[in-house]
Amino acid sequence: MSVANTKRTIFNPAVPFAEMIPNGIRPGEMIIVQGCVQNDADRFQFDLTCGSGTKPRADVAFHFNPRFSSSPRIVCNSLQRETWGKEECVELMPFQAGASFEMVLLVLGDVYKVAVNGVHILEYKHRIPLEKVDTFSVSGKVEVNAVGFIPAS
Ligand code: 9QG
Repeated sequence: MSVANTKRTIFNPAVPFAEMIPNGIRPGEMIIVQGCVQNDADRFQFDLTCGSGTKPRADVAFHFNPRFSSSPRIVCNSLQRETWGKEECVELMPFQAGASFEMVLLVLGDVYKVAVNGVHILEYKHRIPLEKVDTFSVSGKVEVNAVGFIPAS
């Protein structure tokens, strides 16, 4: 997938960052992240949030969190009123420390779908209405080369 035809593309943002998504996200839109996992990565996360407040902390509609522990997995969750909900874990690790990747996050009416390096990895049912989501943030041990926001076709 190319980041060339995006609504907006951000190159080499310093991590951590929180990027406001003008007009929010709608079904059919995609966010593409091209990046590289740090060599000493223990974890990193991509979050779709409702604002970017810290006190109180903004709700997190979709927390996508690869963890490189003894049992590598991807933890997904939502944070509401500063409290984490029930984790949805996938015992898959398409990311590798030191390796570059491309992640596509597809927004649908009922779920988010995530593919990494062209392979579908998981879907996550909405717990927070899409209309409340307006920020994309990245933190943890990852470098980002490009983030593209792709409109629905
Ligand atoms: O650990 O799990 C996801 O369920 C928590 C982590 C938290 C999330 C959460 O501490 O990590 O991954 O954003 C956070 O608060 C971070 C960094 C039960």
